Amino acid sequence: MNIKTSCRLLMAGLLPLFFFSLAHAADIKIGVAEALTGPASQYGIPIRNGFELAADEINAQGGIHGVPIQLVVEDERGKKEEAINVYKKLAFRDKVLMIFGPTLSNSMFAAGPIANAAHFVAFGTSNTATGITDMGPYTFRSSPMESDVVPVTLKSAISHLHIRTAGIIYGNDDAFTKSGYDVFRKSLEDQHMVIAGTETYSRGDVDFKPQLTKLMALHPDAIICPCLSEEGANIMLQARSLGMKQPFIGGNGFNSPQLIQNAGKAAEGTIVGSPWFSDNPSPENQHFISAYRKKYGTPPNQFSAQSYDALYIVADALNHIALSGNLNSDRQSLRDALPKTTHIGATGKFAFRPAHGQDKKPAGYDADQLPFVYVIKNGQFVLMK
Ligand code: 1QQ
Repeated sequence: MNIKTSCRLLMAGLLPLFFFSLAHAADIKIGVAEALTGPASQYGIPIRNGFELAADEINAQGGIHGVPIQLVVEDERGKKEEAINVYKKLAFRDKVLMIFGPTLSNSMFAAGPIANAAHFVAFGTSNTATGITDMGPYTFRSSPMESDVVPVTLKSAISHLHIRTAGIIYGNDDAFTKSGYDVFRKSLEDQHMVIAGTETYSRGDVDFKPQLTKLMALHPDAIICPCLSEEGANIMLQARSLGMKQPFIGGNGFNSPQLIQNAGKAAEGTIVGSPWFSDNPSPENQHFISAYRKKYGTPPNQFSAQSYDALYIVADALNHIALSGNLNSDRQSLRDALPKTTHIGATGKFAFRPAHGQDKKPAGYDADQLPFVYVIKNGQFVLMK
């Protein structure tokens, strides 16, 4: 075999490899770090599903100017340490353009600093605690904060239930539940409600009867429970077993349908706010609901609506970058394009709002969306009129 022939053979062997890697490199890699196992997976799995549905649709329509989006999905198990590991893997090994997640605010507080130090976007679609976007200018979220939602929820609850006093129970070692408590307390004070008593628990607790017994003795008109769904359902079941009849009022943790599955009748009368309205007749929402049902065989929830919309928000920003001539969008150009991006999706109109930033340090962007208020009736979230 002469040199020419062996070169040709070598090229024939290498050429497909060369094109494969080019095509591969051309994909826009987006990291998804969500809780896919453990108690927080009741939020994380619907979130992942929303991203995957949006990616299918965007890619079927030609991706971003012909370049497909490739999701790189990792399980952060709802744990801080795992969120840090997964963030490092996605950012430095997989070299993704940006990362969605983690699921819980608790984990975003642990992983977010990596994004702000390494200058890539960390985009939460389910983080509602105060201070998430104060971590730095690379932190974004599409989930409205408890401090935007709770005052609206409480106002509706007070006017419908004519309540004057409340007992509070919350977890004192989770960022979302602690922040939910601060926000509820301030909002109760602002709306001239009397706080009859406050009780706390720790993550993983299963017996809440001692705290509930103390609250019961104070005869509050309602129980404020800024809890995650797992503990929230147990608290409701144990409150009813003690004979407590008060309605529960909660935050984003209660927006999982699993709360109703786990608490059953004990959840009846619970009041919660959410930016997503499942019966919203808009074509965007109706399309989302039927496409989700078709792909997964189950109805979507608020968390999947938020992640579905979030990938479209990023796709809109990337399309914008591509239109302005920069097809090889980089981490910084995405960061700079996102704040101006608006979208109409399953959750309605969406826009970002600059976070104020504590101590005037540069901050990220929050969701500018208002909530609907729901009451759980006959095992369903029903809009409060
Ligand atoms: C947070 C939350 C959770 C209830 C959502 C998964 O809002 O941790 O911020």
